[in-house]
Amino acid sequence: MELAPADIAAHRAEADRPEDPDEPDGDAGDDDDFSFLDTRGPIAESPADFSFLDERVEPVETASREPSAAAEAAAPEVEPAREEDHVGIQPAEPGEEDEASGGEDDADFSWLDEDLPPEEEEDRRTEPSGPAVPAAPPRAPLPGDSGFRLRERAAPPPAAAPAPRISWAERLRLGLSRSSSQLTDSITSLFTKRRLDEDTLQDFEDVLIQADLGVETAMRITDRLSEGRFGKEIAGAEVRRILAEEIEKTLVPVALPLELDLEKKPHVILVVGVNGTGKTTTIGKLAAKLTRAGLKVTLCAGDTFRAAAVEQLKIWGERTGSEVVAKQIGADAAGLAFEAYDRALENDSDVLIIDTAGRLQNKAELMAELEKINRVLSKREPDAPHTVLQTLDATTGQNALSQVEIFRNVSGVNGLVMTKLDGTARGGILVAIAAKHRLPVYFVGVGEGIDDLEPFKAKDFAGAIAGLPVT
Ligand SMILES: Nc1nc2c(ncn2[C@@H]2O[C@H](COP(=O)(O)OP(=O)(O)OP(=O)(O)O)[C@@H](O)[C@H]2O)c(=O)[nH]1
Ligand SMILES: [Mg+2]
Repeated sequence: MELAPADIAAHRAEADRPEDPDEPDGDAGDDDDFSFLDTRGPIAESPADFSFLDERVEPVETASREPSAAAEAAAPEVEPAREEDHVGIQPAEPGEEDEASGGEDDADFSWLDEDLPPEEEEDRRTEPSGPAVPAAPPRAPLPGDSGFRLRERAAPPPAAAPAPRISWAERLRLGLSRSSSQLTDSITSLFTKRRLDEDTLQDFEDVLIQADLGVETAMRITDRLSEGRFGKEIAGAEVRRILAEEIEKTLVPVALPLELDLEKKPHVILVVGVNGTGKTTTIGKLAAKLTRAGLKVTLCAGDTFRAAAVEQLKIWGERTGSEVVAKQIGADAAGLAFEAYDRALENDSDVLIIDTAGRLQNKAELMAELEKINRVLSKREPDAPHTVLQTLDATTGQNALSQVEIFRNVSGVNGLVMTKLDGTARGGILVAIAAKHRLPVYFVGVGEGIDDLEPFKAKDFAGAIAGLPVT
């Protein structure tokens, strides 16, 4: 026998009334008025609770609405099916299920359960505190032509363990492993079971020069090795330690933070370098660092050669919440830089970063264009650009030295960023550049992501080249 809606309403009203003092009086006496059901708004919003209602349409459940004698007879069959349905819901909405055990939900649907045996209610109350995915008993098969089916819910996939993010020092070591393994292999073959003599020192100096460390640093290292050790055996670990110490000595003076003088807002950073060395990516990462620190940044799409370059910078602008000043392709880069300066003044930016088109250092005409950007900016503000940052690709070897040489002369480079130290880097050249140019190295790029720009640390870098373990 089915219960008529009016019977259900009356039943609900009776069951709910003592627990729901806010319910308007007029609703209780009106058999045809179901509006009081609307007071269960919070439950209606819960998908878990609707699913719970689904289980009521099982034939065995329908039986439980029959007069109580029949319900009691049906109860043993009902129990496994109910248990399983509930388990099926729980993993999908664990938080809501917990809430459902809390009060309002229990009270609202208690009328549905009142004709079930007491153990059943006990089970339902304690279920949320049980294991997240208890083993479910097999569901009793439904009659073949019942005209309905229960929605199957797939168990949620196990939460994927977050990928461990390796530290930047480890990435640096991996990136420099090509340089460092060549050096350590040479150290092993040169120094194992051999007394230190002139030939060994000469061979080692050659190895250091081949690793791009530069003649000056290579000689300092071999001089240091020979001190008090001539004619004696020296362990490979000792050679590596001395190597790291000497490289660090060269790098410490250039490992400086980028200083921004906001007395002269906006601080203008012009970013220059050979094609593909990571200018635009570094600008994006730097803008992220600065904006996170609360500084306002404007970006200037000074690479007016390629539409893709402008788009690339705009994406970084969006990611970092920085305004991007751009013009049509082919526009004069110096003119654009000039306008961007005014815009940055207008919007009260702390920092203006100007991207430029990559160019080979031996293309005089393009290099002259860089000079023009400097000239035009300095008309607007004598000290601008305050920082001229050159990006160097760490996978380039010796050529980086001449890149710095020429860009420094043409556009007054006064700071460096070495990018791609996460790849198959040949970082030794940075030591030679530091020894020769003594330009500050502000950051190193250790990946393509927004957070993959790290302050340059002399000790870590030296240790990575010498193949020392990360400390
Ligand atoms: N692995 C790695 N890739 C980098 C790093 N920095 C930049 N790149 C990648 O190097 C490629 C070139 O980077 P860009 O920033 O476009 O270089 P660019 O100097 O602006 O290039 P042009 O505008 O063509 O001169 C891109 O694929 C970057 O994702 C880094 O630190 N590590
Ligand atoms: Mg670019």
